[in-house]
Amino acid sequence: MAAGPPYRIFGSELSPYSVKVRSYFRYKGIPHEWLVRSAANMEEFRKHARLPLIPLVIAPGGEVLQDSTPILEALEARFPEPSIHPAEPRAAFVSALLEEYADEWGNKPMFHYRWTYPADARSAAERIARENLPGVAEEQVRATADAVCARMVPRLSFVGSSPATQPAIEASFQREARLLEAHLAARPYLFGAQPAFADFGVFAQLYECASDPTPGAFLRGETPRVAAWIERMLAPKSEGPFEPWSALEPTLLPLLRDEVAGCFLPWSDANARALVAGEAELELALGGVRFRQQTQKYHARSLAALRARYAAAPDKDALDPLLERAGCLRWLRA
Ligand SMILES: N[C@@H](CCC(=O)N[C@@H](CS)C(=O)NCC(=O)O)C(=O)O
Repeated sequence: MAAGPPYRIFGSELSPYSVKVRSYFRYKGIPHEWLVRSAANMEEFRKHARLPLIPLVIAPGGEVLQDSTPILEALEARFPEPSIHPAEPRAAFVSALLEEYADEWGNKPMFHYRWTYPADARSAAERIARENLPGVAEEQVRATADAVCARMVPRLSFVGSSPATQPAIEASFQREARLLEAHLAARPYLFGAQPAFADFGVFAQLYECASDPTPGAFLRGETPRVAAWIERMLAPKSEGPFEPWSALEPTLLPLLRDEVAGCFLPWSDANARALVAGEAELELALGGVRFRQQTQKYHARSLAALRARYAAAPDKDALDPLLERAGCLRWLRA
């Protein structure tokens, strides 16, 4: 790809959505500048940010992009090759479904492990402090890390993490990693020999887990192929074509069944229903516990977008049977 004026990405090594977008830029070979958001560039960040969230991308013409899924979609229209969407429609839809699963549900274990366990919280808070104030004395790093912990630990409730939901969230993480371990035994990326939309979303949450002591030890000890794929996804390269769905299904359908239909979709549906009913909290039975969480409008909008994607998906004759086998169909048609 010819060099041009670079895109600028405000992000953080500790932000899964930022790392997801950065990997995409690297894969596509799109000239870009990675700017770690810090005290030094906060004013510039605030000038551009519609929402106080990273990643924030500034296009060469000055257009500002936020929210990682629409960012990838906007860039894919501008940089279509190599496509991150398998040509086979049912594989392409499953890839988009897994991308959404990771952003919406896969973020729970990531956030839960990071801010529940003291060693993980300390590790993350110190890295955030060092990013924000590079080069300051250790004493100031420690004081800033204390402040980061004080801000982040109470936010566990926003993702529904509590002593009551801990078993369900941790079981989901371990199941996800083990199912991916089996799937990655036969291929370098989730849909074959090149990365798909799903790889960027799923890897990014797990990359953050890998960097934290507790889930990182699990990934390295129990699921080494997943750990290697996470490393690969930091600078992914095409090694060949996507595989047909028939080759992927034996080890990918269990992930759809146990995680997407088993956790993500019923939870997201419960959130959307609670919002419509004007309730402040959602509650559902999940993984043997009563899963309670305050409702979130953002997740309801994401679910509506996913259902619209399903409604617009071509070749339903091929797609619907696999979604039915996975237990996903009824949640997507709702
Ligand atoms: N849906 C958004 C989520 C972005 C997001 O939640 N970003 C977090 C970091 S991972 C954030 O900026 N939090 C506030 C902060 O760090 O100041 C996306 O996909 O980009």
